[in-house]
Amino acid sequence: MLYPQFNLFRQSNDLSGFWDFCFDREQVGETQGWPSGFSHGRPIAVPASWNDQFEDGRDYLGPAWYQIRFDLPWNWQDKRIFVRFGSVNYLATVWLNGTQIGGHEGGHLPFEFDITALVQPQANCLVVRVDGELAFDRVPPGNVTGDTVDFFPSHGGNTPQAQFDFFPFCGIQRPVLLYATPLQALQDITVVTDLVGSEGKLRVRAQKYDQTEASARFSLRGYGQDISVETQFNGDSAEALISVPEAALWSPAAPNLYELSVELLQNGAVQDVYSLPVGIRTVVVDGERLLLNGQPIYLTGFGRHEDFPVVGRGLLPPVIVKDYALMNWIGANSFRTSHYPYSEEMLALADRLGFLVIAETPAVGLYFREDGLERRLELCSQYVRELITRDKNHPSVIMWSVANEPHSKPPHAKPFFRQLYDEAHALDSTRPVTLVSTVGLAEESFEFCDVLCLNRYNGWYVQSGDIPKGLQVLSEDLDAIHEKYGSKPLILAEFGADAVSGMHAQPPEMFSEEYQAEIIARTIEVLRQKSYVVGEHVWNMCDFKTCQGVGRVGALNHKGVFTRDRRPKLAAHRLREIWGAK
Ligand code: GCB
Repeated sequence: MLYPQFNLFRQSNDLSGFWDFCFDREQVGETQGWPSGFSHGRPIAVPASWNDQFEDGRDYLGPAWYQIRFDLPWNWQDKRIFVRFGSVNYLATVWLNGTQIGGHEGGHLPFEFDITALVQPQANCLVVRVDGELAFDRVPPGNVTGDTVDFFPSHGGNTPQAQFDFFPFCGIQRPVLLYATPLQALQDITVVTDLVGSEGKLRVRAQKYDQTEASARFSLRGYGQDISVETQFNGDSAEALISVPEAALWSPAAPNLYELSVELLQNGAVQDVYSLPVGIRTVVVDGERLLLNGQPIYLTGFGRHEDFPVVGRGLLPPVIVKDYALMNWIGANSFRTSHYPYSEEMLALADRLGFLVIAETPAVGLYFREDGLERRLELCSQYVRELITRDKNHPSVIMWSVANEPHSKPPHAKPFFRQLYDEAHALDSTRPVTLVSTVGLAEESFEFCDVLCLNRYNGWYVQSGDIPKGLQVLSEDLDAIHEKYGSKPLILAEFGADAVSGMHAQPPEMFSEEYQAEIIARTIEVLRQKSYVVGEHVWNMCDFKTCQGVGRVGALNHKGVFTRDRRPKLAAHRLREIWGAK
């Protein structure tokens, strides 16, 4: 799936701004004709979550309705026209000029509609119904009843009732783009890179919308190279192999990016062009090591969230820039997109700035009770497909994570994840696939995962208040998992402690900044003694909003080493000493 681009052949118009908005608590929108437009809306900012924009909307999860009117630019005749949503949480139904054009389930991946036949030059009305309600057969799940699942921070119920530890922000959270391509246009591009000695090898494939005769010219530029290869389309796809002598490789230390430009040609005339940055690099699991370009890598960094005051989970570019600056300051080289795919804008900067990313699907809080299981599997498999389709060309993405902390003990968990693992590998044979587990020794899916990712809170949720005891248990636990699941690399994907900013204690006590700094530093000492550990991701980079519950003071998870407004706690300074400034 190509991100909309602006060039001689393509244009895109960002519909961000103030839209009309209303809640639909009585669920009357459709019967009252709102799909054709409504007149009682109040202004709302798009993109952003709705929850913190209105006092009466904080815990309201939908349905709600959005509407915007637009004209087309004067030169969009004879174009193929699309409307593309970066993400809408959770369920979207979309109408254009009163006609339903489609829908999408899942809150963190893009979807688009070809609106060429329906769109008018002027006075178009785009309406979106958004339902973010939590349900047992949605992923991630919520409002789960019965005794199968106990989500610990709730201790008797949290509000809203999410089956995961972050606020279920709702709405149109990433940009809505209107874009135009030529009628004969490229639909997708896939780039896979490899290395033979110092020579970079690129396998590139272009897909177009139809089967008409045409050729593709692939041109790679940068670092003294300007290489062009032209091939015929076979049906709707064209492939080429490009060799790059003395390739300038992509890595965190040197995030070199070539520019690949793909032209669609008919009878020698260019019909369409799409350009994308390409990083030449390899990622390989070799026994218990993880290799980038043939060299062992060790991940330092965080599990994170897309979360900021007022915008909620809405895209806010200055925060992205700030967060990379802070990760750079602290010496992080990587992060996990816990617990859902992050914005395409975030990943584009990871490519440019040289960060390694474990890209995760929204499969968090999964449980394996039979009711709704089939639907949850269908959704998880859709997410794997959509995530890989969207992010396959990012050199920064080094691994796919198919789930976080599933309640994996029931017997159907293993075949469930085997299917997701196989699907991920079938779509992308070049990246390792992992699953982030908390059950450790009991996680049978570790048998086939390429890398083991583990979350552990020794000295916090268990062995509370006793860091030495906690770390002894952790050390034994890691060795046992390593022994049981063979020689595979292991990443401690979460560890840490809540610290309420400004709370201090000597000797360190739980919830103080000193305790958090101590537990993080001492855990890292344990990890560094284990040859099979290839990464340490502290939970979390920043404090973040959660549902209300007795385990979450101020409806925040305080495990950030930065506050929610990005100020360092003691642990951030300690980490900077350990990880070293770049
Ligand atoms: C976990 C979860 C994460 C929580 C964290 C915590 O294991 O993966 O979503 O926020 O623990 O702080 O409890």
